[in-house]
Amino acid sequence: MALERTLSIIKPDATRRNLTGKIVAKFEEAGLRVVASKRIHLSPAQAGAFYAVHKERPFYGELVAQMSAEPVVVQVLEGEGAILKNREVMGATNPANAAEGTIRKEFALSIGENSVHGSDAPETAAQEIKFFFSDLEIVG
Ligand code: DAT
Ligand code: MG
Repeated sequence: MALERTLSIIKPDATRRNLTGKIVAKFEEAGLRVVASKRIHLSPAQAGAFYAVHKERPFYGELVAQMSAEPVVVQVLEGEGAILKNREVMGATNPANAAEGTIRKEFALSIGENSVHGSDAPETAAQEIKFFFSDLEIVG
């Protein structure tokens, strides 16, 4: 397996409930290393651009509103097979389907307010990391 980097977002529903540390601990316990991290407040335009792939979906407006409502913590996670590993630690999109021990099983409020975002493939990971971070901000 290759050393990979993936983009993670701790969403507003989780930052609001002071869950940032508990969520980062889940990444670290799984062997993922935080190589970049910042807390930001996305504008609706920025959240909309980040989730542009979903713009035709019925939940797009709600998603953009939730993602821009309060601060998020964006991070680059690094590790062997980091993209898939992060998706495993996150759990299924709908917390009702998420496995025991996953972030979404433990913390998500609903399918929309599901506490974390994670890139789903090497191409999207590269794009999403570039969306938030310059090379200088990533320290492996
Ligand atoms: P994931 O975040 O697991 O990659 P996704 O890319 O399919 O899931 O969707 C992006 C986000 O959009 C998801 O985390 C929450 C929201 N979302 C997806 N499906 C939804 C639905 N049926 N109702 C409300 N929000 C939804
Ligand atoms: Mg997705």
